[in-house]
Amino acid sequence: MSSADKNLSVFNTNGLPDISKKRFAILVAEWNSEVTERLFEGAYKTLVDYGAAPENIERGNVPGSFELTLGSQWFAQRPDIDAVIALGVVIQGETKHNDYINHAVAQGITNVSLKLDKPVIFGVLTPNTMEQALDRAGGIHGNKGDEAAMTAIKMIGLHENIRKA
Ligand code: DLZ
Repeated sequence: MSSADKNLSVFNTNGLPDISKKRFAILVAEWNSEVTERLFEGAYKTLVDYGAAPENIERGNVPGSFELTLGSQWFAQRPDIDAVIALGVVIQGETKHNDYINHAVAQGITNVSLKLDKPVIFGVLTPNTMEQALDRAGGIHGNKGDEAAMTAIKMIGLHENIRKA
């Protein structure tokens, strides 16, 4: 299956960890909020559906995707936060800004994750059009927010398994 056809809300859920006591931060970019709100809903619901306590899920807003990096760092610095999920939408073609933003955020989030040694998930859609974005925010291709939340859960599980071994 090509990545364009993948349903972002269908995943293998074997062996997921107990996340009932884990704390999550979800960062939401306000640019393209009609899409990022749907990403948030998907991420939040997936965390709760797979065992997170609602009181253990915090939300923060940033103006645009570019700010996801610093916002993620602020959350990730907190010892009580187990994983950060960064959600944004940068529509290619609308502006040349997209290349700079996408690369900066991908690199920045990777750096934060490595520096603070915890999952910081890149939940940023980079579609060509708004229609493609909506298709991946609860539309025909599922929801990138679901996928980002599941990725956070799986990384928590992987870390636990590696530490136990
Ligand atoms: C400036 C800008 C542009 C042109 N496009 C987007 C976008 O498609 N998606 C997004 O999340 N943010 C965009 N921004 C805002 C930047 O991410 C950032 O907030 C500003 O450049 C201020 O640093």
